[in-house]
This record gives sequence, C-alpha cells and structure tokens, in this order.
Amino acid sequence: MSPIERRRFLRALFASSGASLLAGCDRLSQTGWVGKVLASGEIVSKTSQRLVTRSTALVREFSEAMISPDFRGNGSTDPQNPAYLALAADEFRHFRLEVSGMVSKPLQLSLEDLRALPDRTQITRHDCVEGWSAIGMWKGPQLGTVLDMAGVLTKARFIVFRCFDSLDGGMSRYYESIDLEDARHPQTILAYELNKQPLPIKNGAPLRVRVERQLGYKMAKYISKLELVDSLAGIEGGHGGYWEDQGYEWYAGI
Ligand SMILES: Nc1nc2c(c(=O)[nH]1)N[C@H]1C(S)=C(S)[C@@H](COP(=O)(O)O)O[C@H]1N2
Ligand SMILES: [Mo]
Repeated sequence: MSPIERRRFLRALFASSGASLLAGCDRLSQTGWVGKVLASGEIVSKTSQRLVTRSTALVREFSEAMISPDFRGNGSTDPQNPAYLALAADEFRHFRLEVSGMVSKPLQLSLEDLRALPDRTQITRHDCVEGWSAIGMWKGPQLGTVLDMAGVLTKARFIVFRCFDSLDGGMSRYYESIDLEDARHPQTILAYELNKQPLPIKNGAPLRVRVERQLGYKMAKYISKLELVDSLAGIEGGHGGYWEDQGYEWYAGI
C-alpha cells in the first residue's frame, strides 16, 4: 500500500468509531511537513500502523539526487561528557558498543567490529517533531544482526539505547527505546556513516540508530550501550525515553 492508500484505509477504518486519530494526515502525506505533530495528534499509533502494515514493510527510499545538502544537527550536537570527549579525541578507536541485559552473550564491539559486519545503505527522510525534515544516506549493520550475535533471551521485549550526551546539563543522559519488532525491521540500522562520510559529531558520532518508521527523537545519537529488557518501568522516568519522560509519545509512528 502507498502511504496515501494506507491513510485512506486507516481513515475508513476509524471513521465508523469516530476516532480523530488521523485528522490532518493528508496534509502530512502531501507536504511531508510534520510540524506540531504532537499538538495536532498526527502521530500514528503503533496499533493503527501495525493493523495495516506488515512488520517488515519498508519506508520510502530516495535517490542520491534527493539528499539534503546539509543534514542539520538537532538536540545535542556537541556532547561535553569527559568520557565522550576522550573517545572523540582518538577518533573513537577505543569506543566499544556494549550490548547487555537479557542476552545470552554480552558483547563489546569496536567500530572496526561493526564495520566488518554486513551493512545496509539507505537514503531516507528524517522528520523531526519540531517541523523540519532532511534526507540523508545512512550506512551501518542492521540492528538485527547485532541482536543475533548477542542472542536475545525470549523474555526480552525492548531494546534501550543509552547515550553519552545530556540535554539537562548532565542531570540525566539521553536514552531511547524501541520494541523488538522495530529493532528487527530491515531498515533499522546502527549507522556509522552519513552521506558516505564517518558520522559527524553533530549527527551522533560514532554510532546512531535509524528507526525509519518513527520520528527523529527515537533515533538515538551518541550510543554507548544497548540494553535488552523486559520492561521500561524501572528505567529513568519509566516512559522509555528522555522526551517520553517529558510527555512525548513512546511510539512516534510517521
Ligand atoms: N543522544 C541523542 N539523540 C538524539 C537527540 C539528542 O539530543 N541526543 N535528539 C533527537 C532529535 S529530537 C532528533 S530530530 C534527531 C536529530 O538528529 P540529527 O542531529 O542528525 O539531525 O536526533 C535525535 N536523537
Ligand atoms: Mo527531533
């Protein structure tokens, strides 16, 4: 189904129950503009998205000609955490991605290890809740590959991304989470390159996740650690992400 067909179908589906969930989605699909998404309720809930799309349905990918000349940085763009600065000073040679929690084999992966894995390249559109979009070419291993290496235990339900940066002067670190269905989506990758260059610091060096069916704030930058858990309740504010703890939706479907 094309996005427009999908939205038409969803609208028909919800019309009978009078749900206003999809009001304004035509504007979104026509212009690609997502400003004030939260305020106008344009986020597509996980349930409605998954009613009509298979778990592996791909989002649109673009041609190289469509790549935005400058992929702006947003949120943290220059983390000041001393541990991060020390890693950056050495071009992240000593960076190790930790994979832990409900796995049979905890991992410590260097950038070299990650670059040696089969990779995926995708040119996709990033939509920020603040009302801007950008198209970029991302490259990195599928998150599913890393999960298979670690051996996810059957009781695990979510993957939590722990980040080096802080948006509140060091009080708390940025974090995010997705479920295992999104984690294993073919376009969910751990990107170490943007537009054929090593990921710039402003965009999350050395590693950021792409979760292409959701809004920008889900795409954790500056990842230090992946944690497999069975519940988000005991983590930080308990809502599954830095922005979620301030009231944003956990499932930010586009
Ligand atoms: N660690 C971390 N990840 C983050 C953020 C952040 O501040 N810190 N901001 C989020 C938001 S709101 C957006 S829109 C994107 C911005 O990605 P960009 O800097 O590559 O444009 O990263 C997301 N991931
Ligand atoms: Mo954002």
